[in-house]
Formats: sequence, structure tokens, C-alpha cells
Amino acid sequence: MADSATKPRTRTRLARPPLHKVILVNDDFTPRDFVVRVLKAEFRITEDQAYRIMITAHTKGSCVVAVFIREIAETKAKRATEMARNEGFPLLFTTEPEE
Ligand code: TYC
Repeated sequence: MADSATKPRTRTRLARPPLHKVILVNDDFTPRDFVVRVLKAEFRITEDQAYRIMITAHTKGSCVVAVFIREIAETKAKRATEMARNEGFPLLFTTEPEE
């Protein structure tokens, strides 16, 4: 008989998928208001939240924007980076697994 039929069930739920951070990287060229516009468009956050994230990246070098499952994080980072490329700016969003 299969193991699953005889083994006691020790877990009733699947583990949550690991989360990945979307990180906004500072640069010297992209205008601040454009960074705020991209953040609002892709991450559905308020003007105030977007401004705080932008200014944190500006002063510290980078800032975590949000966390998602890997596929969503990668898609959002790619779309936000593309939005900047389309306007000729070097703005960059990266992703990395959360510890
Ligand atoms: N440093 C840019 C400037 O002074 C603004 C900026 C902020 C760019 C955050 C990127 O992730 C960034 N115009």
C-alpha cells in the first residue's frame, strides 16, 4: 500500500511559497517625479508611499518596494524597468529572495 495511506499526516497545509523582494535601485539620471510615477503605476501605492520609497533609494542606494511570490516579483520588476527604458531612463528594479 502507498505510504500516504499508512503514514500519519503530520501537516495539513502546504508550505507557503517563498517571497521575493522587488528592489528599487538609485541612479544619477532618472528624475525623481518619474520614479514616483512608475512606482504608483506598477505597485498601486499612494503618492506619499511612492515618494518615501523613492527618497529612501535616493539617499541609501536602494529600497525594498514590496514582496511577492517569485513570478509576480519578477514580472513587476521587469515591467517597471521597461517603463523607464521606454522613456530613455536607466532606472532599475531588481528582485531577490527574502531571507
Ligand atoms: N537620484 C535620482 C535624482 O537625483 C532620483 C532617483 C531616486 C533615481 C531613486 C532612482 O531609484 C531611484 N534625479
